[in-house]
This record gives sequence, structure tokens and C-alpha cells, in this order.
Amino acid sequence: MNKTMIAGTLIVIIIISSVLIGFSQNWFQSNTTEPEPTATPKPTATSEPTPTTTASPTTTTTATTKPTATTMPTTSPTIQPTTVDTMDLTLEIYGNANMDDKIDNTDLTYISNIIAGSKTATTFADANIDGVIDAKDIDQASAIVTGTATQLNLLDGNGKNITVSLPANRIIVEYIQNAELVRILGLEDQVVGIDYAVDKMRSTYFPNNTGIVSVGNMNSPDYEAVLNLNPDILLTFSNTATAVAEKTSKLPGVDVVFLGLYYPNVTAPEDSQFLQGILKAGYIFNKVPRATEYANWLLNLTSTISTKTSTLTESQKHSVLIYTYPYTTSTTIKEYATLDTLGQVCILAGGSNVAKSLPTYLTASSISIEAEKVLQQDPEYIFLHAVHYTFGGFTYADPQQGMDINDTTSIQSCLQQYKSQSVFANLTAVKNNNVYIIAGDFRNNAMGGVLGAVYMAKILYPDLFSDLNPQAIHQEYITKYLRLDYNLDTSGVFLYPAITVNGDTVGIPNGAS
Ligand SMILES: [Ca+2]
Ligand SMILES: [Ca+2]
Repeated sequence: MNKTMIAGTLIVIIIISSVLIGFSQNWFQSNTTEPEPTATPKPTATSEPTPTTTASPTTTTTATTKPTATTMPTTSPTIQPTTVDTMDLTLEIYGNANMDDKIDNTDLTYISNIIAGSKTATTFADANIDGVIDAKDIDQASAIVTGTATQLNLLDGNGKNITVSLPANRIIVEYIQNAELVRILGLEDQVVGIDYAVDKMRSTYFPNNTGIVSVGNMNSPDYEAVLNLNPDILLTFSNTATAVAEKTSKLPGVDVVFLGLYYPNVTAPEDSQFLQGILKAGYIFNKVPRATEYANWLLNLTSTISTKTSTLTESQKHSVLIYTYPYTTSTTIKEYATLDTLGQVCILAGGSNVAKSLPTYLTASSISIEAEKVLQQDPEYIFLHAVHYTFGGFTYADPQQGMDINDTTSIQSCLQQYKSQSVFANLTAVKNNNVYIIAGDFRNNAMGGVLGAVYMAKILYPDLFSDLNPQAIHQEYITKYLRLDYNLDTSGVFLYPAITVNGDTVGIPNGAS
């Protein structure tokens, strides 16, 4: 073969490999957080765009860095770092020349040393990404440190190079995670637009910002409405490079940013795009101390749980089935696996996922099996994850749960209905009343699965976690980080049946049943 043929062959191999890796890591699935209506036709089944499979070129952009959008399969909890500073995390912002978790004066020195020849150039040393490392990069890194940069060059949650113009004052947010993150960072008054799901929760999240405009469901936003708001930045929750590129092309002058909140990776924080996203948002919005404080709070909680659950032997672990609440009459269920937040939540909380015996457990977000096969798996605990408002623009009426719900009638009746099905009636979990419906918040809020792990750990191992109070942690999140006037003693349906902790009802309002 001549050189051209060899080069051509290599390119074909690289493209095919990229596509295969992409499929194996679900990079092309746009909708995995959403319950997927299957058997019975529902309005959403036809209105949801099918996951795109034509996204191959964009995956090559990740080749220059570590594969950030992936999650590292872990099957057992391991003891984890308690702060950003003590973990092996490289903040993916250009200017972070010494490749640690922040940009500070040590990076300015590092760039000087690279210019002087005493240090080797690093991936993020070229702060202004012009291809050379010189005094201009010191200027840019210095401007980042002082909060005066007019642009920020970074990798997004898919590992793709992006440039954000600063300051980013007018913000549009898509989906719950981004909405809560802007509250955590104190940016709620800068929000000018929201998607369908956040619009449904606007009185909860933005009680004082009445001028916010809904721009429609995030999968097919009203681009004209977006542009009319004259936003600086759109924090998208579309998790594929293709979808982000499409939004970018349709929104000239708007920085479309996927922070990576889709990928919490609570079992391996060093690889968590979610944590990266929080820190990156700190730099984009000039809120670095607050973002770091919040990331540390999450890490500390994760560490508290993993320190205990990592002591459990396999025989001490309770077996767990976790999947989406069955919104349809399908006889197939999709068990969450290691690439999904809830699969990771189960591992962190010390659960032994019954899906682990299935062939694709380590490489899938979820695995479909026939419901009747669950009898063979016979889990000790079942967790059914519910979603109220989808990012496809649909509201599931029942079971009603979440921050904007106080009445347990719907969730109670859904649980009874579930347990009465003949296919499940003989399961150990059903007979022992260990079936729980859990709120969308446990997966889709800005705690990135940590809240779900807190509740699940308490349910599975009440003795091991005797001093852990899920409601206290949940309330701390709402009061200290979301800064909302909201009391879990009187509001919200998050866990059904509720549990009792130190005589207090946890999961539903006091007095509800
Ligand atoms: Ca640094
Ligand atoms: Ca440069």
C-alpha cells in the first residue's frame, strides 16, 4: 500500500472506532434521563425525537483529552476524596497550566516557566488557544484569576473545545439541574429564559423573577424566542455534541454551553463531568468560591457514604432493583446499570444491583429485561424512579412527586397498584414492603445523584447510617445552597413510603401518610 492508502485506511479505522466507542458509551443517546414510553402509545412517544446516530465526526474532538464524557464503571464503593483540592482532578479550562483543580497565581508562574524553558508545555497552558505559549497567555490566566477575562476557553461536558464570552449576564437554563445550579451560584436574577420542565417549576425555583420567558421543550426550543431574549449564554442539558452543535448553529451570538451535569459519576468523582461543570460554571459566572464550596459539600457527603459502604462485604449487601416507574403497561423493564446516575447511586449506597449479572451491566445506562424475569433476580429492595416533567415537554400525571407536590394520594395509589401486579406479588421486596417510589430529584437535581444515595443508604443500612438524617441533608441543600424558603416538614413528596428518622417523618410532609 502507498502512504495515501495507509493514511486513508487509518482514518476509516479511527472513524469506525469512534462510532463504536460512542455507541458503547451512549454518547448518541439524547434522552436517557427520560422514562421511555414503550408499549402503550402516549403523546410523547411520537413527539420525542429519536436518538440520533449520525454524530460520528464530533467524537474525534475528545481524542485530544481523556474521554471525559464517559463514566468509569465501578462495581463497589471505594473511599473517596473529601475536597476538590485533595482529588486528582484537572480543571478543563485553558489557563490551568499546572493541570490542577483551579486557576490561580501558580499557573501564571507555570506559564512563565514554560516560556523560559524550565517547564514543559501542558494541555491547558495555552490560555488564549492561539497555538503558542507566550506572555499573552499569562495575561489571559491573570485576567481569569482576577475575574476580568473577556472570554474563557474550556472543554465542555463532552470534551469539546468551546469559547465563552464574558461577562455572561443574561442566562437561559434548560432542565432542573441547570436551574438549580444557577440558584446555587446566586444567579437567579440573571435568568431570562427557561425550558418547559423548569417553567413548570418556576414558582418553586424563581418565585421573585416573574419576567422569565419559557422557550419551550429543550429538545425543540423556540429559537426565535431564545434570540428575542438576547441571551449571553444558554446552559443546555442536551448531552450530545450533535445537539449542542445544532443549537449553536441556530443561535448566533449566544454561547451554548453543555456543562456536563448529565454525568455525575458519583462512584468516581475524579472523572465526574458533573463536578467539572460546577467548577467551570464558577469561572464562567465569576462565582469560583461558591462553586468550590458546593463541590466540596457534595464530595464530603459522597465520602461519608462511601467510607461506610466500602466496608460492606458482598454477603452483607442488600440486593436492589432500580428502574423507572412503569408509566406504561409494557412487560419489559429497563434496569439501571453502571453508566446511569442511579446505577452509580446504588453502588455508592452499598446496594448490590441485581442487574450486575446481566452481560452489559458495565457498559450500559440501562438494560431491558422481561418483567417476569425479575422473579429470578428476586431483589430485596425495589426503587422506582419517577419523573414529573420531562425535557421532551411532557408531564406525567402520576405518581405525583417532587418539590411542588404535598399530597400523597397519587403516589400511594401508584405504589399499591404496582405491588398488586401478579408478576411482582411474590417478590421478596414486595412481601417485605421494601418497594419505594423515589422522586425525580434523586437523579435529576443539582446534587447529581448524591441526594438519592443519602436516602438509599439510610433505607438499606439504617444501623450503619444511624447518625445520617436524609431530611437534614436535603434541607441543608434547599436552605443553604438553593436558598429557598421551603420546609421539608410541610412540603414535598420525595419518598414513598416515607421513613421515620428520630421520630420524624422523612420523605413526605409531617402528618401525611
Ligand atoms: Ca492550576
Ligand atoms: Ca497562547
